[in-house]
Amino acid sequence: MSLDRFAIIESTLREGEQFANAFFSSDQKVEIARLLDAFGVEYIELTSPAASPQSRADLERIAGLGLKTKILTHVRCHMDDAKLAIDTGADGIDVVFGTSSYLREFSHGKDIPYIIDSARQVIEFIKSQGLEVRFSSEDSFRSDLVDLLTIYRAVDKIGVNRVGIADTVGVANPRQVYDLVKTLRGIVHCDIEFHGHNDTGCAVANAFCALEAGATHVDTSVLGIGERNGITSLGGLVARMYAHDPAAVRAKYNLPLLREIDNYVASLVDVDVPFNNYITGFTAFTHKAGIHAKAILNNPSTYEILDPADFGLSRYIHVAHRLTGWNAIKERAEQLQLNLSDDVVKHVTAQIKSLADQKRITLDDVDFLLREYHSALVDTAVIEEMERVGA
Ligand code: HCA
Ligand code: CU
Repeated sequence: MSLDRFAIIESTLREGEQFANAFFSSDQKVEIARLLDAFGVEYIELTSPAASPQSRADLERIAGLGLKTKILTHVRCHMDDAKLAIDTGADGIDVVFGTSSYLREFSHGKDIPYIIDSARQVIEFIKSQGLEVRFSSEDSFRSDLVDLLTIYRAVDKIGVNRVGIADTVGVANPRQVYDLVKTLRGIVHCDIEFHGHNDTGCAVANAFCALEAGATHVDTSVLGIGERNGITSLGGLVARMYAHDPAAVRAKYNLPLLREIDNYVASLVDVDVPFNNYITGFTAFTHKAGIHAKAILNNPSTYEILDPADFGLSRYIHVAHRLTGWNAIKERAEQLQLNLSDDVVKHVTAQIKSLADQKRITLDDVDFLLREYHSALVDTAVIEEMERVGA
């Protein structure tokens, strides 16, 4: 079942390069590739060597690093591009053709027999050179289903290693993805890859449904960067797969590296990691309401599906606000090593809530009140003790 044996094709260095703010120097590309390799992604996809001389040089450099991850490059289904890609040291070549009626009418103007002919020539050539080859149809969800299946059946017979389905415009929903992949699974023997854009917010769910239906490979990019608002993000897919099987995902990937990877790419493309980003967003493990905080303190699984410790992160219980509860405040007092009875903590909590009703308060305000009460109690205890011994 694919949910248990999926592979990530990490495309930050291809789809991600198509993000509006992306400009990666050669050294930065190497650093991204090394980080992704250390994280454990199975493949890294790089921009076509036909794109520019530097793209070709960078591909050769990264293919020569001897990384564990396999190196792919992404080219048009054209012999000129395939020939250029063969000698770069890449392990495999992802070829892509536009099959939708839009692309056939407004872009390249080719018919289905022509597409199959070109695919045959390119696939046979790449295989004859001993490289892995994938054939994908751009804009698969707006392609005619009969056309699409005719093409995939043909390339499978030719011996392609993998066929790719691309939701190029982010139009597909999870059920459509499931249906298409399921149908395809019944038709081809080769592996199936899914590439999904996020225009309508379905990229992670679509990738998961593709795997449920029998896909074997998913394309991702760090933070989801790519054309327009991008594709399935690496962290999003990892979070989803972790929710499905934490032990398997922990065994497969070096999860604590994710934060460094997200931060590094965010800095290179000049964006902040979004506050609500999967796993690494700054509120991803922050708990606020008193009721949540109480339950989390008893057992984190009550309100957490991902264990932050597996990602080298910690949870944060936000106590300085009017929704706070006395259990959370008590925990804070203990962190400050202030020994206060439950009754006193409840009293301080009421004080905090009334202060927080008047203004935005900070943790310093909470700590100040806790310390004040504590020292007042200590003072009282000292006076009582002095009176008792008659001093
Ligand atoms: C592109 C289009 C692509 C290709 C995906 C694929 C898409 O920018 O070349 O090769 O499977 O979204 O269709 O990224
Ligand atoms: Cu794309």
